[in-house]
Amino acid sequence: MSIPHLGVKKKEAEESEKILFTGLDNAGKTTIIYALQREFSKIALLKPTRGAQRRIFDFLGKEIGEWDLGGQLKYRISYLKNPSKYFDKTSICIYVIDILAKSRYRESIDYLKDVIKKFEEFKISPPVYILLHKYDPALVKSAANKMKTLEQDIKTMVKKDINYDKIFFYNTTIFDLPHIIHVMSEIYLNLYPKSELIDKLIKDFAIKVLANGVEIIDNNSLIIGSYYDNEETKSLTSRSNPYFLTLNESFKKGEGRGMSTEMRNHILVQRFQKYFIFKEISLGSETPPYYLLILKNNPNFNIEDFESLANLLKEILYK
Ligand SMILES: Nc1nc2c(ncn2[C@@H]2O[C@H](COP(=O)(O)OP(=O)(O)O)[C@@H](O)[C@H]2O)c(=O)[nH]1
Ligand SMILES: [Mg+2]
Repeated sequence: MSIPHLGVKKKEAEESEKILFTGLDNAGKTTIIYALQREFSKIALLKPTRGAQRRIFDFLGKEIGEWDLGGQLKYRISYLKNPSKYFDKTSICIYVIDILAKSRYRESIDYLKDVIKKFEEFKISPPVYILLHKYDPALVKSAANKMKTLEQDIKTMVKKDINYDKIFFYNTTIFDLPHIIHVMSEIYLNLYPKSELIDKLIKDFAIKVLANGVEIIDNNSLIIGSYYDNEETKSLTSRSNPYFLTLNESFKKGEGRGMSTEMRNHILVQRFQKYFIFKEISLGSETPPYYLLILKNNPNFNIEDFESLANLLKEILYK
């Protein structure tokens, strides 16, 4: 007779940092999370998030718990009733507001007030990043003043109703993926005290390989470090990284057999009299992949330079 495993509960993985995505339903939270994971096919079929969804992932060697708190009223009430599970130990709060839903600004800011009150009850003061989301390019083009007014309305309401030091605003839209990636990278890098070390490493590398721009991107599309020699190369490099990530994934599905690893693991594109080199770099079998995007005047590179960069990065991140 077998002994039932009564009372033996599998221990849940503990995250070392907690990131809370919250806001009303339909604000765009899940869309943003999926876009960073390049799950574009899921976005098209998105249903309202039921309850809280937690995902644990590695960010620069740290375990991050990312909580997507479904925003319908019934769920919001249940989070507030069980606050220690949802709000305690938050490292970063990302509060998404649908800028196009003017009739719900009041409701959204009242809920933000409730969330911040919970932080205060737990004696924590995580930074709160308010994303004024659905700030779509088409609307900026056709109704720039109106968008500015809406933005100002929200900011005024927040200022009037909420007294909290660490509130920061960003305008975001799913139709400008490079910008969302830039914003999220900036937010997430606050969790990582050694980011200057990575930037220094990348700068030395860029100078060595004569690159105009270099980015290292992680598996969640977050730019973990960058170097650009001027504004133009910055814009060229950062605007193209999401497309290389996606392209890389579609190539990987039909990965070329018989080629050496070095040969199949990079993409070379020539555009605007420049060369873009995109390469996956592995820091070991235990760690998620990282990606390197380089902008140069010529298409030449040495595999050894990539390997030495990968080794140094591994030293910083995983030692
Ligand atoms: N116009 C516009 N619609 C968006 C944007 N981001 C998300 N949406 C749409 O907003 C709806 C709600 O998105 P969802 O991610 O489910 O919101 P959540 O409830 O906050 O998780 C979906 O129909 C999305 O396609 C955006 O930037 N602009
Ligand atoms: Mg959702």
